This record gives sequence, C-alpha cells and structure tokens, in this order.
Amino acid sequence: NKVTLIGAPTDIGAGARGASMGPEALRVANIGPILEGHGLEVKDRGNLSGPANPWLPPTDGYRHLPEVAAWNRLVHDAVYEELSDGRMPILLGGDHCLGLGSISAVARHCRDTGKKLRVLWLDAHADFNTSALTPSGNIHGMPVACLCGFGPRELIEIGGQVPAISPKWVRQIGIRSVDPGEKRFVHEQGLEVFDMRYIDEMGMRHAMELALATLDANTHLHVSFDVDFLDPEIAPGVGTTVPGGPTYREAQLCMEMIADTGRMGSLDVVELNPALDVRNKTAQVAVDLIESLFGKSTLMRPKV
Ligand code: DIR
Ligand code: MN
Ligand code: MN
Ligand code: MN
Repeated sequence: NKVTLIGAPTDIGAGARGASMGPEALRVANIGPILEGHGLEVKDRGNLSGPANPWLPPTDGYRHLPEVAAWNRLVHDAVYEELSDGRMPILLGGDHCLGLGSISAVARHCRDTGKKLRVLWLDAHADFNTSALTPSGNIHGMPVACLCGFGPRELIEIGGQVPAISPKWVRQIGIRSVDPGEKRFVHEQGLEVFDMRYIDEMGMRHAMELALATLDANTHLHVSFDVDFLDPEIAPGVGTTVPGGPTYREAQLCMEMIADTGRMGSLDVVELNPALDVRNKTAQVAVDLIESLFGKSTLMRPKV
C-alpha cells in the first residue's frame, strides 16, 4: 500500500486566488503522518512547478488556457509515473482544472493495464462547462467536459487519446450549482448525477450504493474530491462556497462507503483555499475525511 503525494500549487483555473496554497495547508494539517498511521507507505514528491497566474480576462471563452495546459501536462506526467510505479497518486491541488491532467493519466494507466475506470466526482459543481457555455471562462468549471472530449485540443489531448473518458464512467455526488447552459449539456450527455435533492430525498447511503454499484474486482476507482462538495459550515476555505452541501456525517459516510469497496486507485484533493479558511479548519476536515477514505472507522467492521 504505497501512496504518493503530488503538490500542484496553482489557482490557474479558478475564479479566486489562493488554491495555490492548498498543498502546504494539507501538509500542515498532517496529511502525510496521518496516512502513515493507517499503514500506508507515504512518499511526498513535493510540489510541481508551473507557470505563474497572470490573472487575465478570458480569451475566446477561456482564462489562462496556455498556463492551464502547462500545469495539466505536469500533473499528467507525475500521476502517470506514480501509477506506472505501482503507487497510488494523491494530487494535492490546486484548483479543479487539474482533474484533467490527473484523470487523463489515470485513463491512460487503465488502458495500459486493461482496467475498467470509474470516476467519482465529489463537488458542488458539475464542472461540465465549455467555452460556449461558461459564464466565467474559468477552466476549473470545465474539466469533466474536457475529459469527455468537449474542449480545446491542448486540453483534451493531454492523455494521448480523445476522449480520455466516457460520460458513462462518471458518477457525480453533492451537486447543487450548475449553470443554465451546462444544465442542458449534462442532461444531453447523460451524466449520472446524484444532486443534493437526490441526497435529501434518498439519503447519502442510497446515493453511494448506486454510484458504487457497478464496481468489480477489475475496476480502478478515481475519486476527485473538490472540497466545495462539503457544506460551507464545515468547509469555508474554498473559492466558491455553495450552501446546502453534505454535512460532516454525510461526508463521512460517503468516504467510508468508498473505502469499503477497496477499489480506490487514485485521488484528487482540490479547491482548498487557505486564504479564505479559518485557522486551517477546512484543511483539517479534508484530511479527516481522507483518513476515512483510507479506512478509518470507529469500530472493527466485518469484511464485506
Ligand atoms: C461555475 C463555477 N460553474 C463556472 N464552477 C466551479 O465558472 O463554471 N467552481 N467549478 O468551483
Ligand atoms: Mn495500477
Ligand atoms: Mn470542481
Ligand atoms: Mn466545485
């Protein structure tokens, strides 16, 4: 059980500055030692180094496209290298545009090894915008669309095959903010979304049972954890808070049910913004939840 922490200190795709400080805040919240406490061999390969944030308005519907592409190539290469080495990559973001580099590398690894890929997208947002649909030009609102082949060539080609993934492989949980054009596109592409209304009506347990239902022994499960998934009451340190997210208990259950599958092969922790946090509490809650993702439980539990 070998994991590798990969820091990607950038806010290049975000609408607020500060997610570039995320990797260090997660280290300060003891992510490394806490994972070691669960019997994992942890390597921290430090931070990637990419272009600075020029903080410009959109060009042709995108903000900072060349810089976003450069960061994602770095992330892709690092994640792919760790997977090829038989280690589980944990991407410490950085904003969620980096899910593109990370998941395109995971998809490539799955093609190499004949594994089936499932992507669990924990987020307040669907991140399914395109340059025509986006209200902001911020590429952190576009990675799922890019992974599915809808985006500029320099982003969709990063993993060597277009599209990198099929919308059928994605399950989204916790969604409660989708832009008007994006909403139609999510529907057209048939993304499987367990939004907050679904969780209110059916409960986190049922949502996760369905989201995890088609995993098998040959599945690589990638978890992309946007910290704004969480209710802002427990996680204020993010650039785009949306009220009405999962509570601490609901989020714990979500993570524990993922852990129970034993299928998680890679993880992104993104959008943590220490500039907006309160005494690093959002980093601490994120690390606490990541601990559950790696098997922390209150009692001994029978193997399922
Ligand atoms: C909004 C905000 N949907 C946009 N997106 C995200 O600008 O595309 N915020 N991902 O975290
Ligand atoms: Mn592998
Ligand atoms: Mn996101
Ligand atoms: Mn989000």
